[in-house]
Amino acid sequence: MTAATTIIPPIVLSIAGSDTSGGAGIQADLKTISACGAYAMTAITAITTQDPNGVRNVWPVTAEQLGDQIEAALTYQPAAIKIGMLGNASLVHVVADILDSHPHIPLVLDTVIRSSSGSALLDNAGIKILLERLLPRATIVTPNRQEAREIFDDADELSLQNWTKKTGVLLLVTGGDSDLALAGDARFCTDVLISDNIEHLTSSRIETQNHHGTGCTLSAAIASFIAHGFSVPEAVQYARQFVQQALRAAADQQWAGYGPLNHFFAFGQFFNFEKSISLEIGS
Ligand code: PXL
Repeated sequence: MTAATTIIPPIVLSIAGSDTSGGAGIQADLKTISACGAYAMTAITAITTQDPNGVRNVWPVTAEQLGDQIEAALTYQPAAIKIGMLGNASLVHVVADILDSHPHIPLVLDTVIRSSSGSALLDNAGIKILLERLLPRATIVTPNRQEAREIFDDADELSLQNWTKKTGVLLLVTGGDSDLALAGDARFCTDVLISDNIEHLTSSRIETQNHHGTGCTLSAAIASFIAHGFSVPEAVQYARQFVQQALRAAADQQWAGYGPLNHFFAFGQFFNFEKSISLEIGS
């Protein structure tokens, strides 16, 4: 008997929407969780069809279909859960109902309200239920500044800290895509980690059009590092580094519209794609 056969990677369950273009949503989560050394399971909330101009259509699943997927995945005892796009209030309710029975699984909640191109990915009723039922259940919530303003009616750090003190839930307010007036110096990107302390996490801004799915990637990476056993602040630090490397690795690619990140930047160091393509063409 070999002990190694009994060991599996930690499982992360992603509850999120499918993005046909492969850059955001479930597809970003699968790539991120895999690249971060965890094992991804999925519960799909909606099919979104997307092309270089943005979201064409959103096709939500039913509450029954979503509930059944989550129940099935939970039988594998995921070490962490990440939630992204939820679509509407009935899907928020079913997720909250099920997670009420699993209070100990760490939950990273990305408050997806609309796509970067402006299409609604959660309706107004859903935003209200999200705040009432799911945010207080989370371990960490990752809004960008605009989402923080919409959900909490405020993006003031001290007001947000009052909420974290009341609920015990950490907040990571991301600044990568925010208006520069609030983010500060345009050369930098600052995320704010709010708990009992307020920590400004600053890195160089990576200038690129290829940032589709950055928020999905960050939250999925945090969930993966939590699943590996890191503390939440450590997971945030590692996840930010992962996102920066994935952004940098795709920064010069020429996609139509907003392109995706390169989640497999580390793999590229071992395998020279350009060389292999030219070898094939030449042979
Ligand atoms: O990045 C937010 C997001 C989440 N989920 C899906 C998306 C997007 C952005 O486009 O398409 C499915």
